[in-house]
Amino acid sequence: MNEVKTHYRNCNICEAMCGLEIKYQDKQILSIKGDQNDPFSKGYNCPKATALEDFYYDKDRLKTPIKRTTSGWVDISWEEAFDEITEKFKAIQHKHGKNALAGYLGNPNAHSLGNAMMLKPFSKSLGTINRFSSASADQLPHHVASNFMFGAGMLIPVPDIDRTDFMLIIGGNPVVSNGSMMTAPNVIGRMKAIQKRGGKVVVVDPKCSRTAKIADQHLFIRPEKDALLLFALIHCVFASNKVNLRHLAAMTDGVETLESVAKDYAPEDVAEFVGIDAQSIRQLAADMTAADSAVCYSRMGASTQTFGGLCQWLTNVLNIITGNFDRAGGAMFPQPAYDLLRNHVKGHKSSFGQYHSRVRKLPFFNGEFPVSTLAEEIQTPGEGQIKSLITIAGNPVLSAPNGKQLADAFTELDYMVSVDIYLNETTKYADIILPGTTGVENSHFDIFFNSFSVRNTVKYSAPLFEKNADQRSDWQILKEISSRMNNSPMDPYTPEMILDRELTQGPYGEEGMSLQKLIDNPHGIDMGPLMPCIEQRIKTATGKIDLAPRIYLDDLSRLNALMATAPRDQTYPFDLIGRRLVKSHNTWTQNSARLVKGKNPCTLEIHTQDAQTLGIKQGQLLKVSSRVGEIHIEAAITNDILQGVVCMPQGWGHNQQGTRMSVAATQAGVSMNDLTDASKVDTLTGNAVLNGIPVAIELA
Ligand SMILES: Nc1nc2c(c(=O)[nH]1)N[C@H]1C(S)=C(S)[C@@H](COP(=O)(O)OP(=O)(O)OC[C@H]3O[C@@H](n4cnc5c(=O)[nH]c(N)nc54)[C@H](O)[C@@H]3O)O[C@H]1N2
Ligand SMILES: Nc1nc2c(c(=O)[nH]1)N[C@H]1C(S)=C(S)[C@@H](COP(=O)(O)OP(=O)(O)OC[C@H]3O[C@@H](n4cnc5c(=O)[nH]c(N)nc54)[C@H](O)[C@@H]3O)O[C@H]1N2
Ligand code: SF4
Ligand SMILES: [Mo]
Repeated sequence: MNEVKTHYRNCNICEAMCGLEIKYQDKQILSIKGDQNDPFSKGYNCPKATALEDFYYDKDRLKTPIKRTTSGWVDISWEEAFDEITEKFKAIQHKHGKNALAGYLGNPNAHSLGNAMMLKPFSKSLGTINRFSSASADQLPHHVASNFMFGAGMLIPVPDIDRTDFMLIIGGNPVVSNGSMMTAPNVIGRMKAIQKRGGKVVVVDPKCSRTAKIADQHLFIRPEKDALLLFALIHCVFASNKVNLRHLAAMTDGVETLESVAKDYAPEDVAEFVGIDAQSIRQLAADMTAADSAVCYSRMGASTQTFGGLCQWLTNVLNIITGNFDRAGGAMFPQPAYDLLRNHVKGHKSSFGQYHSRVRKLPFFNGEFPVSTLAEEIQTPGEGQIKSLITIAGNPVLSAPNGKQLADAFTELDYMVSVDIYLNETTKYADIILPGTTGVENSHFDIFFNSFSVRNTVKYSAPLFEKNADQRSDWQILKEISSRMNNSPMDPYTPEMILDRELTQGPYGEEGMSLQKLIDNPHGIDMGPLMPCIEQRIKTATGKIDLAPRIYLDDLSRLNALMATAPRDQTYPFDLIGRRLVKSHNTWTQNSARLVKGKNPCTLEIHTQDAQTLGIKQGQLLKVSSRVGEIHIEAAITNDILQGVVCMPQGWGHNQQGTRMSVAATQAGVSMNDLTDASKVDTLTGNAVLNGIPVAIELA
């Protein structure tokens, strides 16, 4: 036995980038704790970090390629796998056209240095426009808003949580999720610090979430009515003459247009629909404008809904007109050391709407189509039909709306490949699964989350353990397929080479930023709080912020129709919303015994009054049905949810035949996406609607 050693790295599971201290001896991990010397996370970590160990040792995890045969899955060599895959892909494209091949990218790609670096050339090598990802079941409305208002989809304003005096959180539960499009390890500590310095946190949510519980104020809102609330707040800011653009006055277009549009949304006009009385809305606007600094942060609940596009636009508008933009304590742009916008030219024409999807005409953006249209693109015959698919680190059967339909669609494909570490609900449909290395076997650098971070910091983590000789990294898999699809020799670039180039040529390059510098500073480097930088960072052709882009104004008729609709269809009288759990991450961490032990977390929360009306008792099995499907789930009666709304976890349903996730199967739960409806999208952005799903409930 060698001596006990210490390794420092960032956790790659969620967006918070917590620094970890791992003690190990030879190939045995002894402990995983928060790294006290990480300048950003300062020792914080959540219970999921310790599960990195479980994923590393997991006996179910795939290490070599496997191929589906009539007599079951068999191990094959990498060479055989690459030969077959590229031969099949090429043959299918030759016969049906380039776009007959599609790709789906899941969430862990964003948490992997190698994947983030190699996916662009990889996607190009496939030569198809049929690309999809989990982004369109998530944060697409944020990117669309940034694209139209600031000229670049990746220029995301983040709440300056560490300096704000007033934080309005709409549709986010960062105490559980640890933040999203807001990289902020220890959100709970940062929220409490707002309160400690005399500030206030307000949460708007149909559920009294854990974040709402520690906030100073919680307002219950009816699902999907956030755009109306945001408009009413904007209305109040104009009506009370509190518009204050500060240093952005000369660089903001569209204020008058916005003022005239907002006139139609007085608190009294929207209160009934939103479920918040007019006086409370006025008070909220007054509190926000009275604060020395304030920020509105809206996330999942306000993104993955019918008006996600409008919500993210209006959130930016509210921050801008209250003088809380590009200013300490408001919404600010990070300046990451690896700057994704380094080569982004001002006025660069975006790809929004460059194409429209074949079947439903949803807009293409940022190199992809919305995932809600994937199943119908596979199942609808005709020119351009998808015949073959590669999924990379994604589990859309559980994560995309109407996952069952997608599973059916996968059975109709001529050929499917998955790059994944598990044989799961999605990959079981593949002909070949290619397993990459994961977690502690990989080097790590957060190229995306540094761009959404509440503080400018930078860190590189080397692999903890070398991979086995017969293992490949995801990025090596991607490169091998690319080079074969391109019929060209592999270029020599590694993720580390590209990273070093971007760091040295990036915004801190003159200060000697480089990969070597990061290797020499294993706890990470702090570059300080966010700084006003919009003048340097903005990418619109005019150099101005557009407060009232045409596409949003054109979408208002849809919002207005909401206020004019007839009484709701009583076939599905409840609105289903989702929740995240502290001990699971989307669909893939449930094979860790320590994360799933204990009582069944996959329950349907329902209000006491609703339960009484329906004669439902605690723990009883319920049948929940929607337009597309039904599930059976236990009742959890609570007063923490709005009447008429029910809530269940997302990311569960690991009980399917033909998968190989033995731990997950013991605490399987059911899939929320057997109820969500792929035909329902935010038509403006194409984002999936995963909240506010009309459902019926009865005893099973
Ligand atoms: N109803 C509902 N649906 C939702 C949501 C919701 O709130 N409600 N949330 C949405 C959101 S925000 C997201 S981001 C998506 C996520 O959607 P997906 O990305 O499709 O789902 P994940 O669970 O992240 O799937 C991760 C997959 O990657 C594999 N994997 C894990 N690590 C690695 C690795 O290192 N390499 C490789 N190659 N594979 C790996 C896992 O085995 C798994 O198959 O789900 C969305 N779906
Ligand atoms: N522990 C854990 N952490 C995670 C994840 C995980 O699975 N587990 N997933 C990660 C990922 S991929 C993401 S994208 C982030 C997401 O992080 P968050 O954006 O914080 O998402 P959620 O935790 O789903 O919280 C969404 C909130 O919106 C509320 N809501 C639902 N519908 C509406 C609505 O119509 N209006 C309003 N105002 N609120 C609504 C819900 O009640 C819920 O409290 O979390 C990340 N972090
Ligand atoms: S909060 Fe996220 S990054 Fe931090 S330890 Fe937990 S899973 Fe990892
Ligand atoms: Mo996500």
